[in-house]
Amino acid sequence: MLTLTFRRLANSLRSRHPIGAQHNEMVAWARSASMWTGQESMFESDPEMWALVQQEKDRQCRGLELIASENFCSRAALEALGSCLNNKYSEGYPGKRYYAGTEIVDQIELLCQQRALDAFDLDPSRWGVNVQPYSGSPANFAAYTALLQPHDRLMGLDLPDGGHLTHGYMSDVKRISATSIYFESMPYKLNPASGVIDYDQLELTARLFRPQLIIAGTSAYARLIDYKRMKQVCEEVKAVLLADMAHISGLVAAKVIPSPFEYADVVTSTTHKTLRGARAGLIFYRKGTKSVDKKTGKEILYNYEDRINFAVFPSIQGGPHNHAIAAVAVALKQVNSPSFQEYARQVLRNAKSMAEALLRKGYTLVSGGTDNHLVLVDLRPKGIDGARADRVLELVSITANKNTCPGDKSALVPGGLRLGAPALTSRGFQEADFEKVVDFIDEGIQIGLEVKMKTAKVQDFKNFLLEDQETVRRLAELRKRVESFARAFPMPGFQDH
Ligand code: DSN
Repeated sequence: MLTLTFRRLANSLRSRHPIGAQHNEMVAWARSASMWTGQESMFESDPEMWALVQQEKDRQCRGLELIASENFCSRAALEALGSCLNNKYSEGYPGKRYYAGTEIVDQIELLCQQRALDAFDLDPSRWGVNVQPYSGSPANFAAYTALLQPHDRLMGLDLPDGGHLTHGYMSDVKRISATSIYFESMPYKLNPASGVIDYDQLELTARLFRPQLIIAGTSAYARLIDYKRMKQVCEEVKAVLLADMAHISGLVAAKVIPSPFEYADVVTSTTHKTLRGARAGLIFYRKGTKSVDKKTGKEILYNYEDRINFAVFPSIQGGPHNHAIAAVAVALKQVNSPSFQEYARQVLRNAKSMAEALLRKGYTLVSGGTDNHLVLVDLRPKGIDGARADRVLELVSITANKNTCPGDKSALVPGGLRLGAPALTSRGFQEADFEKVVDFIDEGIQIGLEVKMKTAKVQDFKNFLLEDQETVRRLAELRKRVESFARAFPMPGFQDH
C-alpha cells in the first residue's frame, strides 16, 4: 500500500520538478511517512552507532598509534569501501562469473590486479595476482590449500619468535592455527643471543623435516629477511618458498627494503598495514616458464595460477568483497606515487629514531635495533613486562602491544613491547616527533615500574592503576600532554568518521 502511494507521489513529482528537487521531496515525504528509503545518514538512522564511531575517531586523533600493523587509510580508499560496490555478488573471476551484472566489477578487479602488479614492478607474463582474499589469514590458508595436500609439511617462524599464527602455530599441548590442524608444521626460531633468524638451524631442521613449503615472513621482527638464504634451503629440500610480506609490503613497494619477489615462488600480503589501504589480502604467484628440460628441451611451466585461484574461490571463499577490492585499487594507485616512496623512507627514518631514542634511555631492543618499520623492546632488563607496559601506556593514550621476546614462557605476560612507525608517519610525524613519543613512553613506563613495586599480580597492578588516587592523577596529567601533542597532527580519512 505504502509502496503504491510512494510510486504515485514519485510520478506526480516527476511531472512537476527537476530531478534533485523531486528526489529531496520524495525522501522528505517518505521520512514523514516513516518509510525506509535507505538514504538516511548513519547519524539519522543509528545515532547510537554514529556516536561510537565518533568516539573511535576521536580516540584515533588524540592517541599515539604505535601498533606496528596499523595505519590510517586515505579518504579516497574509504569512499570506495563505503560505496555501492558492497551490494554486488560476483562469485568467480573477471569474464567468468556465476551471476549477471558483473561488467563493472570485472573492470574494477582487473584494474586492481594491474595496479598490484605495477606496485611491485612485476611483469604480467611472469607474475599473476589474486586480489580476492578477504584478509591476510585467509590469503595464507588459500595459498597453503593451493600448494599442499592435507598433512603436507611446512615451516614458518615460530609465533613467540616474531612469526604469525597462520605460519603454523601450535602450543605444547594444542594445535592452535588451522595451518597446524590441517598441515604438519615445524617452527624455525631466532638465535636467542642475536635476536636474528637462525638460518643455520632452519637449514638443519629442514633437512630432517623435509617440508614441502617454507614461509619467509614475520609480524614482530625488526630485521630484514635473507630471502636468498631461504631460497637455497628450499632448493635443497625441494620446497616452495612462500613470502608473507604483510607487514612490510608498503616498504617493498617503495623499494626501501629488499623485495621477496626475486626469490619467492608465491607472495602473500595484507593491504592495510604499511601498504595503507583497505583491509584485504593479496596472493601473488609466479607464472610462465619455470625451467627447460635439459634432455627434451621442453618448457616446464609454473602451475600455480589455477590452483591458487581455485583455492580462493570456490574452495575457501564465496563472493569477493568488491568494495574492498576497489578500495585496495585506490590505495595501490597512491602506492605508485613519489609521495608514497617518501612516506616509506620516512617510516624507516622514524623507526630508527625511535630505536636510537630508546637505546639512549637504556632500553634493550631485540636484535639491537631496526632495519624496518618497527622496534621490539625487551622490557625484562628494566624489570617490567609487556602486559603491564601496554596497559599503563593505554591509559595515557599510547597504543602499543605486548609481544613475546626470545625465551619468553608466557604469551599473556610476555617480556616485550612492539612499537611501529607506520601509522604516526601517515600523520606527518618526523624523527624529532618520535623522540618525543619515546619520552612519553618512558614516562609511562616509569609510572608502571613504581606501581609494579607496590603490587603483586598483573591484575593487582591493573586495579591499582585505576584505584590509587595519586597514580590516577599522574596518569591523567601525562595523558593530557600526550593528547594535546597528538591532536596537533593531521589525520587521514574523513573529517568526522
Ligand atoms: N594482527 C597483525 C599484527 O599485529 O601483526 C597480524 O595479523
